[in-house]
Amino acid sequence: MKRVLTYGTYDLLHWGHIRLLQRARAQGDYLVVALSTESFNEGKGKKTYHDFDTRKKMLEAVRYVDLVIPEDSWDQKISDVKRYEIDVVVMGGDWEGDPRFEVLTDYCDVVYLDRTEGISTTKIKRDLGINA
Ligand code: C2G
Repeated sequence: MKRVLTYGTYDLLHWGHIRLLQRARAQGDYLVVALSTESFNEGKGKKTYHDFDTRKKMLEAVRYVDLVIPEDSWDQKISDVKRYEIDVVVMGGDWEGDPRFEVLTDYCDVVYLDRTEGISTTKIKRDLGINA
């Protein structure tokens, strides 16, 4: 069984997120999503519309997702890969070459997939007139 892991905030779940999850799951047989907690998002300068529990429930309802775990530190990735016996970490292309992911190549494959153009949580908020 090939096990896949990806990280994200997944607020206001949209088509770009779903496409990423769909393609990440297609890299293997089991997909773990490490979902950013509120405290971790504060560190990323992100304020989410939905809280962690709601974002977790929404992801768990997505057919491509097998397990959702909390992401509350930049430093948990290597232990995540070991603990969940991950074969490949998949992220959107905006993370390509980021040392926080490149470091994982010593432990598993790392794959970057093209982002879905024209959609983002920030754009949704802006288009709805919510100060992003
Ligand atoms: N994504 C995408 N296309 C979009 C928007 C997002 O492919 N139009 C991808 C991102 O590249 C990421 C995933 O969807 O792989 C989740 O995106 P975010 O929720 O914005 O996550 P991010 O803030 O990038 O958090 O430790 C890493 C961070 O937790 C990643």
